[in-house]
Amino acid sequence: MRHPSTKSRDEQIRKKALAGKLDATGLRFAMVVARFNEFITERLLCSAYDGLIRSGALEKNISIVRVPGSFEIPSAARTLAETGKYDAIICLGCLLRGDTAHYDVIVNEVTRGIGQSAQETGIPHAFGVLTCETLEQAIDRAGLKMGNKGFEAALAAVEMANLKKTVVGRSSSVVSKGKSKVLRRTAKSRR
Ligand code: DLZ
Repeated sequence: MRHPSTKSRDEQIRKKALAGKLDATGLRFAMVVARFNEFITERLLCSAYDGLIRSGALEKNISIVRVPGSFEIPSAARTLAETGKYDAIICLGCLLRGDTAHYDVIVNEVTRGIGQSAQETGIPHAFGVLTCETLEQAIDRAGLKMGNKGFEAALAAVEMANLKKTVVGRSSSVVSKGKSKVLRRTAKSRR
C-alpha cells in the first residue's frame, strides 16, 4: 500500500479539521463593555463593532450593554446569554494594576466568571478584557502597537458562533446514562 506523501497528508489534515467561518451574516451578538477605564474600553468597543460589521453582521443584530466595571461583566454576560437571543457574547474591559490589591482580587474572578458563563450557557463568549500592568500596555492593545484586542475578540466570537453551528449541525448527542456517558448519533448527523 502506498503511503501518502507528508505534504498530501498535511493537506488532508487541513481539510479534515473543522473551523468556524469568519462570516457574521445572520448572526446576533451582544457586547458587554465596562465603563471603568473608558478611554481604553471605548476603543475596544469601536474596533469590536467594526470587526462584526466587516464580517457581515447587521447593525440591528448587535446589542451593546454597558456595565460599571470589569467585575460586573460576567453577570451581565450571563444574563444576556441566558436570553437565548444571541449567537455570541463579546466581553470588553480593561483591568489596570494599581497601587492596591484590587487588580489581583478581581482579575481571576472576571476571567473565571466569563468562562463559566460560556460553559454553562453553551453560548460562545469572547474574552476582550485587557489585563495590563500599565496604561501604556493597555493603549498598545487598544489600537496602537499590539493591534486592537476588541477587534480580535469580535472575530473570535464570529468564528466560535459558526463553529458551534457546524459542530451542533453534525454532532452526536452526549446522553448521560447513570455514571457513564453514551454517545448517540442524532438523526440529523446520520443523514
Ligand atoms: C474599582 C475598580 C478598580 C480599582 N479598578 C478597575 C479596573 O482597573 N478596571 C475595571 O474594569 N474596573 C475597575 N474597578 C471597578 C470594578 O470592576 C467594579 O466595577 C466596582 O468594584 C463595583 O463593583
